[in-house]
Amino acid sequence: MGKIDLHSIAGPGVLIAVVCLWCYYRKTESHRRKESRHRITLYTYPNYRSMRCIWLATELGIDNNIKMIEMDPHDKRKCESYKTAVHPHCTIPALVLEDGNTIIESGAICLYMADFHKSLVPETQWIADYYNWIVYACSTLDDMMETIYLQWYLTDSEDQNEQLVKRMTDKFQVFADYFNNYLKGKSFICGDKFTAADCIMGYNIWWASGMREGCLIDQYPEIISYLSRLQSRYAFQNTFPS
Ligand SMILES: N[C@@H](CCC(=O)N[C@@H](CS)C(=O)NCC(=O)O)C(=O)O
Repeated sequence: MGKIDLHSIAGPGVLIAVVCLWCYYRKTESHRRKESRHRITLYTYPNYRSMRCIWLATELGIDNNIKMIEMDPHDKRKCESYKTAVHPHCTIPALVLEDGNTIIESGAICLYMADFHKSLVPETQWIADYYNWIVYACSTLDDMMETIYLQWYLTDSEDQNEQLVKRMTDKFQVFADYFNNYLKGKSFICGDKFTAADCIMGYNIWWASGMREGCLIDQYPEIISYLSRLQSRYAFQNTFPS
């Protein structure tokens, strides 16, 4: 048997070691980068109010920096740990920040993201309308729409409360009339500028358009054209199923 020529194997050996080190470095570096990109976590569920937040994050161009976790609030087992760690009511959405602070209201998440990024916020003269419509959508409007939705879609027809449905649909018509008038001469809630308020209220309008063939809003031309302006946006199309 001849002698092993160390010189002849040293070359390829060093080369292999360098390649291995390089691969290891690339792997850990890309993991580190991914982790640092995903410092905040948004809990989502398809068609739920988390759509407001995903849409706004996409408009802001920060959707890739957020770790999105789909969380089914009807899964009892998952709900137990989610309730303890994230959202006491086990509802969607919730945003967990880098420092562990948690925001558990869709409207507050949207306000936080827009303020933090200083983008899609209103000009001074529109601040009153901005807050007015955001808070109205997340409280009064969400409340009446949820009642209508639960009655129409999640209650057996023989158990439906007709009086309640009538009261809520009448109230919705008062809103639709008022909002339709408000929109006259405006492209968005804050005039010509698209803001976070449009992601919040726009979600309700999209939601209404999907209930019983859009009968709640189909007589309101300003609302219909507002919805089509929203639907023409890339971030909307990327967020909502067509
Ligand atoms: N006011 C809350 C409402 C959250 C909420 O009720 N989310 C619904 C879906 S849109 C949910 O998670 N429901 C599941 C359940 O109640 O079990 C917000 O706007 O974030």
